[in-house]
Amino acid sequence: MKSQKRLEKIADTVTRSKSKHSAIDRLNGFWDVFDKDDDVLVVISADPDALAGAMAVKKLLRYRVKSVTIGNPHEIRRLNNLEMVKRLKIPVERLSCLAIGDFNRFVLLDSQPLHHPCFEKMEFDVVIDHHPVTIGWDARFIDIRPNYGAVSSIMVEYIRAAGITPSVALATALFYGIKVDTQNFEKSSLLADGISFRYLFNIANRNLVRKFELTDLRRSELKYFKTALNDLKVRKGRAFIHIGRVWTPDVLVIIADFLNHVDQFNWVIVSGVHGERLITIFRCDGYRKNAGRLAKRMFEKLGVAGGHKEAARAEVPLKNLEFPDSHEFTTQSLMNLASVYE
Ligand SMILES: [Mn+2]
Repeated sequence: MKSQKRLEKIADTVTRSKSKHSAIDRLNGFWDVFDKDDDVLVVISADPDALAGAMAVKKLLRYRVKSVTIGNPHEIRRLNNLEMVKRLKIPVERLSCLAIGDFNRFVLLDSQPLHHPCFEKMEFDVVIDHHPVTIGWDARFIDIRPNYGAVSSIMVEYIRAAGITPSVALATALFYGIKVDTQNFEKSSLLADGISFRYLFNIANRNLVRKFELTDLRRSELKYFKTALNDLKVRKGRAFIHIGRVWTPDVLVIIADFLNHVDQFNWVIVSGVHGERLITIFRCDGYRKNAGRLAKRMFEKLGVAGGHKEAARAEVPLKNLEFPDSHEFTTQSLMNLASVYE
């Protein structure tokens, strides 16, 4: 019964903030939550959109509260995101290193209280998000716009309503946030996202954005490329390589995408061992070929497999393979598994 009541309240807030409230009303509603003595904790699950949104909140609350701290529950591991944090000097801290008692106002951005177990323990004063509305929680100020492509687009509207011209760093962050969350506008988004994006276009440093996008490889991971180039096997337009043990499966994706640049390869199939699992990445042009189907045929019985026509992935516990020792799995083993489905 209680959650039903909250649903109505949230639904009401969402509707009100969507249709009847102007950007300035929303901004004032947001500002009303805070006082000069407040120590504010902005909680995010740090991806580019959330990081940019947190920077915007920090800017909006400058001179209006005592302090603003950005807290993130996980260690940031994705290199693109680390690069963004490093180059824009975003002061993001691990939640586990912060004393919750040091703060009296809590803002949740690009997420909702039930999305993460550690968010559930906190009482949020402000929630601003663009994911589908969830129920069973409440906050003093809620602005959820599920059809927006990015929370950064929403924050641009707050920044503009406040009459603030964003710094290059803030504009670059928001620009990148929108770019990532809308997948360069290939995912569903609104005209509003386009307007925010266009606004940022002249202020953001797009070379820096390009650097964030490009940075996905550790120097120590170049050795996997050496393995890939040395040991690559090609049969009937299919390129195969088993990389061996890798520190992160992401590098297998990077190598597969790299080999997919080669003109003679109709298929690229790259595998590696991470933890106790064999991970295989499939790439093809997706035209009269189906990577998802091949991944399923090869690995569905052994583990999890699936994907799209042009890109797929399989993850199989090593113990389900005939190779109890991961060293026994080779590029040839990968080719044998695929050969049945030529
Ligand atoms: Mn987002």
